[in-house]
Amino acid sequence: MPTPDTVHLHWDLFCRVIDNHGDLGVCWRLARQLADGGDAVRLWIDDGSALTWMAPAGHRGVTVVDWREADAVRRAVAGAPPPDVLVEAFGCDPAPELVAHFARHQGTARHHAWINLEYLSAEPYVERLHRLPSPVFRGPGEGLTKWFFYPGFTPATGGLLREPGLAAQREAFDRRDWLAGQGIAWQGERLVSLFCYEPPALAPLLRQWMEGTDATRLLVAAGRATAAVTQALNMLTAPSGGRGALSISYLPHLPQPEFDALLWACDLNLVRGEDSFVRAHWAGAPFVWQIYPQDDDAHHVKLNAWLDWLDAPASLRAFHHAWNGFSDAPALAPDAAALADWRRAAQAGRARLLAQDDLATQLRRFVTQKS
Ligand code: TRH
Repeated sequence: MPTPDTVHLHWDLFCRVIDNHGDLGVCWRLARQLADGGDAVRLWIDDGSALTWMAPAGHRGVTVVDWREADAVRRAVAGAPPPDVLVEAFGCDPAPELVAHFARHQGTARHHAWINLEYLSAEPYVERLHRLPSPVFRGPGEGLTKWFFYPGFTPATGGLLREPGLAAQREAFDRRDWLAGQGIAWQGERLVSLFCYEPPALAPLLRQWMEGTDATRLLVAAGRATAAVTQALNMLTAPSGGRGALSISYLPHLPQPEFDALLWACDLNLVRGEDSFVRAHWAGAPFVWQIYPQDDDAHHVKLNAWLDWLDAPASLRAFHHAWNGFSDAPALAPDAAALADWRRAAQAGRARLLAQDDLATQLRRFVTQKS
């Protein structure tokens, strides 16, 4: 019997862009890793415009298809064999014609699995729901079973996306070279990456860095983070009309591997959403998560569950609560001692995760053993 490593699978991976870049970012990374393992992946996306900067060169083994094009769907149904695995990312409801095409081959395909890839959380329900079946009672997939697949932080979950060799690449990374390649004239100041929404604590934090004694350079991601910094600076009167100890570099949109390198280069990473948050774990530097806000404040529980998993020191917990607007307390710029505490926690968490299988490996194993 072939082992999961020797089976080559065809995947249809469905992604709908809700807002921001996390849905696409996660799906692209998964697609890339599956293709690197020898599989063929079609990524169905309703808005792939961000791929022009996230993945300008594309990737061998990954075909991107615009889900909105009726012709592309027709061609896939008429001319191509159905996939072995259908993945709907974040419950995005794949095109019915493709579900029907997939369903027709139940019983004849060697592997046949429908996966619902869920959002990431460290909450306890994840271990309970991971790998649960969900029978489909109506629609073109009637009679099939969907399987819940939950990313997570413990061995009883689906794990996190992590390419083989990533830790070695990070080890070999030279930040001075990388910064020079980005045209950033680094003078040895503390480097902080900023990828955020619009945290109310941003302006007061910038003020603390301006008025501080340690030289700090902020590397600001393109898009909402750049807009947020511009707005915050407009609200601030800097000491002696300048920015004091703070300098700022605004970055263009980077390809995903360069975005990872940004996190490797910095002494502190302020990340957001889901995918950059996961990448910050691999960087090994201290980091702060601006969680994607939910209407019913469900993100409060979600953030605290992760802080508990990390065994976050009190100063890191307090900074998270302020940064995410859970309290009116200011986000206190970490001093060297706090940063050392945060780094210790980040590295201990990373070590625990590195001892677990990554998400793509677990997903392949699940699919080949289940079907
Ligand atoms: O963009 P996000 O805020 O995405 C969010 C979250 O995923 C959230 O959970 C989801 O509900 C919402 O989208 C719809 O943050 P995230 O998840 O970090 O995704 C950003 C992606 O963009 C990530 O893959 C990194 C990538 N990126 C680059 O490749 N280059 C860049 O220059 C930047 C700024 C980002």
